[in-house]
Amino acid sequence: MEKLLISFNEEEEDDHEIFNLLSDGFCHHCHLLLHHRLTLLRKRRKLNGTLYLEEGLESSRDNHVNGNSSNSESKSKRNRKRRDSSSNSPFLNKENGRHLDSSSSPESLGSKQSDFELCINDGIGEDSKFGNEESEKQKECIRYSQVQCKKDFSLIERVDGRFTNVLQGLELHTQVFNPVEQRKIVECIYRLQWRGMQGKLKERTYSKPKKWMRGKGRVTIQFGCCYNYAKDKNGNPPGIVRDEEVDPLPSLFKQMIKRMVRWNIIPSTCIPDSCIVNIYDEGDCIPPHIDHHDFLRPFYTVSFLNQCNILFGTNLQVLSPGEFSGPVSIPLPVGSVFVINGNGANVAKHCIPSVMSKRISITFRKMDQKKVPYKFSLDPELEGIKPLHFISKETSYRNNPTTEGSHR
Ligand SMILES: O=C(O)CCC(=O)C(=O)O
Repeated sequence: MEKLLISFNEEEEDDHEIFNLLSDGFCHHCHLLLHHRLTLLRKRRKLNGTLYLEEGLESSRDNHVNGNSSNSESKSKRNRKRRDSSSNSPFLNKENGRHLDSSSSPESLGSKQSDFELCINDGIGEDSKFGNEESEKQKECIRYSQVQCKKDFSLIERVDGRFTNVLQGLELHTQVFNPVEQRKIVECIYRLQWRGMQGKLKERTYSKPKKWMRGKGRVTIQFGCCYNYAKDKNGNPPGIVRDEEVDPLPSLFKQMIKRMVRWNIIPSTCIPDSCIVNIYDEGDCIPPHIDHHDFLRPFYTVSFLNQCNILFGTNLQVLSPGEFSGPVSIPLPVGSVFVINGNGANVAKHCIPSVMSKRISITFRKMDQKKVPYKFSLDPELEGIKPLHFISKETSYRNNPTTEGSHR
């Protein structure tokens, strides 16, 4: 195994092959197990002072997180699939080919694991640690200028006798997290999932319901608070469960929040203090709903692994298990932040029909302070974050006044 791992890291071309070879026929659980064993070996080698290349292992994870490991698939078909999907892979940094250091081992799973910084300038210049403050700011400006925002969603429906834009309040910010950052975040989520599976997270943090019918059974990981969609077996009503403790927001998630506040996506007056991670396997869905009012508006959903569509409308139809229809379908690209606010949060329902391929989302929310769990305390790191003041995007897009380009 050790020998294989060495060539795994040295031969970038072969890394997928080797992961496929080792994991062929494995179920999702065994994929995760193999991944953690490999990362443990990597960590040990690192501790031994061996120069360690990350590429092989990270690229291999691309394979496993995209779920291309079906028993019945031929190897050549898998390879073809891998090549086809690699251009969209969040695990390959097409911009500079670099991979960030992310220590991964069972010992360091959990909060310490998430301590790495989001490298704001990644893919643009040198590593942020080595740049001076001014060039850091410039790099962040460049990254920020690449973010596109669409706010003009519109669907006029009759609500209480009045014609209303039921999509008012929705915003889609694209390219907020670059491919390297997406990879780091997904990697962190897989570590958290692993901890959940091992029973190392608080009981209500991690949930993996039985897949009792098509569309049901996505894995969820809740931080800051947990909530019930419906009355639970203890008689707790829908909403935040105040007498249950869950794990706090991981450090990396707090960095994501900081990024979104700095980049004027999250107002500093409504900084989220909780989130739900949804891990969708192929076929999983979220049925039509309006989010519970124990959470303030807006919410912010970040998408990973594969794009999917979210449906909106006051009247969404359930066609069959996991299949829904509605008047508006909005694609959620990977690395984007979708803001759900206003009528889009309170009047229209939304749902995610059964996804075609594995997808992860993180939805950040701020709890109504009257509804927070009894043992909840605010994280000081999330207090006082200030937005950056860049040159107005309106100015930079003045010559290209399309909706896609207009900003804030
Ligand atoms: O996964 C998504 O994009 C949407 C998640 C959602 O609607 C929810 O958690 O309530």
